[in-house]
Amino acid sequence: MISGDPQFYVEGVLKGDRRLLAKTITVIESSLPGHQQLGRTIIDLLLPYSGEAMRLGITGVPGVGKSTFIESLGMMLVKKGHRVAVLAVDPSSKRSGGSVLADKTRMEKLAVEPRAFIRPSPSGGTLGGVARKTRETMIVCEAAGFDVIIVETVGVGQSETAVASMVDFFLVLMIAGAGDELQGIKKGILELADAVAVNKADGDNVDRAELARKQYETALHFLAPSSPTWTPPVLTCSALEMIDIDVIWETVSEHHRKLTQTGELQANRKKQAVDWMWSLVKEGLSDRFYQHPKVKKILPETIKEVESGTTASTIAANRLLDLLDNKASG
Ligand SMILES: Nc1nc2c(ncn2[C@@H]2O[C@H](COP(=O)(O)OP(=O)(O)OP(=O)(O)O)[C@@H](O)[C@H]2O)c(=O)[nH]1
Ligand SMILES: [Mg+2]
Repeated sequence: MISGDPQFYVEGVLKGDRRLLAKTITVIESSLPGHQQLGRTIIDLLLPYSGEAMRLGITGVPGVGKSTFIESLGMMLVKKGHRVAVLAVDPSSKRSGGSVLADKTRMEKLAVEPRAFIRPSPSGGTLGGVARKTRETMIVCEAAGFDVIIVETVGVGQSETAVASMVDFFLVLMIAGAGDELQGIKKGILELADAVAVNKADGDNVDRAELARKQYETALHFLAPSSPTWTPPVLTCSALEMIDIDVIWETVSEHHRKLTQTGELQANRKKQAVDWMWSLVKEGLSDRFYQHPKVKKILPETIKEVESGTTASTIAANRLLDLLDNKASG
């Protein structure tokens, strides 16, 4: 049973009550109109208590070792006294059922750790919708006292851009491939990276990983750094053997220190907040359009008219948009 009182959730979250934390996220992820209003009110009330955490995004192709890496990093951080929340953006609902199960088994230590909280990706909906829910969940987790937020996404679509726009540090995991080290990598992903880590640098794979590291370093050299203060390093690690996970965390911490000092971190967050507002405005406009009863009524007919050439696209677009202003009647 979902309570309708926002204060009920807010107090629970601020106390760090895990059951209410989970319930609050359920409200935020719900697509029922009543829950959406409640969710917005809760976020509004929790926002002042958020923002203190380090926000880390992680991407990489399937099988690169994201879940294993997060388990190792998460356990290390928990032992250092941090509280770690792991969230995900995975808009392909087909896949999420499987990956939830995979993640539960691959993060088996972190999953039972009281100082950690793992929440799989909200399922279904557009990338924009899934990203929005994850972003709001991040705020709820911060208000609940988690000081490191890790957001995972599979690096195969546009989701990495969405995740990069909600975190302070974006880590791209790679593996040494056979021959072509740049396989499957779009230049776009490397441009988002604050660091690249070649994973699975263990056993007889160490030399190949080091070779790949050098090749990525060369590739990154040709990209203009996004910050005057920070040149993205290329590192190696083994998530499975827990080798150099501490080096990667030290890199994240150093980035945080440096960019806090220069004010870039705050500037970046302000920009992210404004970008977020715009994406909500766009999403809202589009929802309002498609849900408008008059639009629904005349849309199929209008499409047919445009297809057959009896109405010009320009006229049709204006007619549809005017319905939002209630200019047209009928
Ligand atoms: N040797 C070695 N194997 C690793 C390492 N990290 C992960 N693996 C293995 O690689 C496989 C995939 O690891 P996952 O952590 O599930 O990879 P993932 O990126 O989360 O994969 P998806 O969730 O499918 O996108 C598993 O069999 C892991 O045991 C590593 O550092 N060294
Ligand atoms: Mg995984």
